[in-house]
Amino acid sequence: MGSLCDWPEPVICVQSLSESGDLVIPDQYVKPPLERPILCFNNVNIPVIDLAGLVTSREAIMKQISKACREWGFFQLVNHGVRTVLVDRVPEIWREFFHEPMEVKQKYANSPKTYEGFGSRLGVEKGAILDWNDYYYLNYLPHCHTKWPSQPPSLREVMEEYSSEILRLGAVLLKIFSINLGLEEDYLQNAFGGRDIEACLRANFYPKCPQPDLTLGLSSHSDPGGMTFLLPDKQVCGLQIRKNDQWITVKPTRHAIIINIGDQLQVKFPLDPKPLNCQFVLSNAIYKSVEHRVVVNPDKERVSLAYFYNPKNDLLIQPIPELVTSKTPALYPSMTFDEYRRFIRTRGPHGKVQVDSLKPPR
Ligand SMILES: O=C(O)CCC(=O)C(=O)O
Repeated sequence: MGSLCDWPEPVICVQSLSESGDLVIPDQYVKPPLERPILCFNNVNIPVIDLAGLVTSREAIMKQISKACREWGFFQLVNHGVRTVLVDRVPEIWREFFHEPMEVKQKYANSPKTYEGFGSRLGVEKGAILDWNDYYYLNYLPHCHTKWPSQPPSLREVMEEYSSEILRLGAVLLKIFSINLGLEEDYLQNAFGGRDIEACLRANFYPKCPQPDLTLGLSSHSDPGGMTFLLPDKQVCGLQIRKNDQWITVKPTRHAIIINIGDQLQVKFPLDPKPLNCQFVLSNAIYKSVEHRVVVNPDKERVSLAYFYNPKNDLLIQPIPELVTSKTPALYPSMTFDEYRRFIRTRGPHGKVQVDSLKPPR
């Protein structure tokens, strides 16, 4: 197992592999047979919810959101209030960045210590099978000490504008989730650290792949944080979510933002008789933090932007003390979000197996 200070092997940029014209992908990208993708296009899609209805048909929309969080852990939001010019612009500005010359991108090469910057692998396990993607990772809140790329020149401005709109939308959703769960409306926001939430983002670039049936753009994983706002590529599908042990390909709706519940929002509520008790993370969830992955394409590159809305990173995530009794012991060790994420990051995307491997406290 490598350390979180440096990558265990020299990092190869996936875009350069793609552009080499080689028709065979290197062995370290070939997934074991059971993990290889099936490119399925069924008629099922994740729910699409029109947030404008919150004004006219509040109860119905609240119910749709509740159902989506419980049954899918994923939904697409339209009329979310984030300006459509931004929804269009954000993935495109990142595409422009990924098409900058390699020397420009390499100036921002990242390390596993903070992940900030340009990278091509997740996880520090030596000899791990890698994913077919390059990415750019930025820590945004609480301290914007980020490595902003200087090209394209308007990238930072566009992202700051987008961020402020997402933070506003995130606060609205946390209120809706709280109310839907029978909590005070500011319960979850406070539990996330109030105004001191953490936010970070990852722009993903999935270059064309000559053998898309052998590899994945991003291996199956659930998001460790609170919730994720995903802007998918407008032209190219690729995101798949696991539902009832089947992979469903998400068909993005125009100008929608895809929302998914992260591990920290997978909450357990002993609904009766104590509706206000809640246990964060790793429980018999009502809300689902669902596994998802990305498949790649032989003819088209794909870009997406995942914005992670997370609890404050030094917040101890633990069962509410009154809930822990000799009959109902804590199921998982208490840890801060930062510790939890570090644990997840060591291995890189690995489904939810690693979440389940957390041991109860002694
Ligand atoms: O590219 C996508 O559609 C999904 C990206 C994702 O799951 C992630 O960045 O965590």
